[in-house]
Amino acid sequence: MKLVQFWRPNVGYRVGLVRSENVIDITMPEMGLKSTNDFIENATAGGLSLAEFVERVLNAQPRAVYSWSELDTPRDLYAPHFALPVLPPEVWAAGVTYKRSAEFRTGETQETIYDRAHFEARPEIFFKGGVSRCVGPNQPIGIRRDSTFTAPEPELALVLGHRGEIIAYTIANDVSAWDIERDNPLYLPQSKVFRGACALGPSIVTPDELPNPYEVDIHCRITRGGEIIFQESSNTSRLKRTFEELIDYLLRDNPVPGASVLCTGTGIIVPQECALQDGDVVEIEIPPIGVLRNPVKKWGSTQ
Ligand code: DO4
Ligand code: MG
Repeated sequence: MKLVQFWRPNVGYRVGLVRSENVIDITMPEMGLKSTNDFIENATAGGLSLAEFVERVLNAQPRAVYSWSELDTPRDLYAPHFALPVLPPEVWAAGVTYKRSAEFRTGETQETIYDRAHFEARPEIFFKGGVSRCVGPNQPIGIRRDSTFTAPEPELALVLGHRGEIIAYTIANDVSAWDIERDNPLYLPQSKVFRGACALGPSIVTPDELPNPYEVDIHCRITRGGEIIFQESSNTSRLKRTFEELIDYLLRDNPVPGASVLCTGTGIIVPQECALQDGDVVEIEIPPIGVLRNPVKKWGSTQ
């Protein structure tokens, strides 16, 4: 099952069930079901999977239907458009879970903290922010004013339940200021957490939609002035860790609220000459979740 959230002018945010190219408005405020978070909460409380819960509460009442393409547009108060597919109380992220990411960060030097985090039992896990750092489809991701090498990190992300169970999958862009991290790894929170540092969407899909989550293609494209300047693909088969392993370490004496998101790391590395610039567009595609498309905005300036 595939779910989205979208904005309906004069009505507000809605929950949509995706059926082929259509989005059916399944919001049921009379039952307290106004967001995907509400659906997740209620499913968990009733001991049901998200898909089972939605099937159970869906009734034959006539519902508004939109086409996917109609909603896949930039934010506009007066036009329906996609929003964050879930409002995560917390976003966490795992790092150097792919060899590619460890090698890039290690560079030419001898064994570093990155190799160790890649190979040792304990994975790297860091706090990426709350919902205030997240943007949905077609909303701008950010470049900090003090960064000259910010890059997208295309990642499969897990939407977690209260007990750490995987409720759904989504796409995350763990936008990162790599120059700041490279200056000094202790600057990691500044390279990872800033305005527009995390894009999520366009949908959340329940586990039945990804029968083998370790065989999932991830594609990334950066477009500048209408031309593709970078494209690369990866696959979750190259992950060093299992999701259970990451969740196990995340939750050790660390209660994470339900509907929080865990990004599972990047296997795609953008070269410095393709560092993000104001006006670029980043697209990350993971079938069947969709294409997460975001324009890039450079905040302020150092002058
Ligand atoms: O160690 C830095 C962060 C790595 C990361 O975010 C990733 O590999 O995806
Ligand atoms: Mg990352």
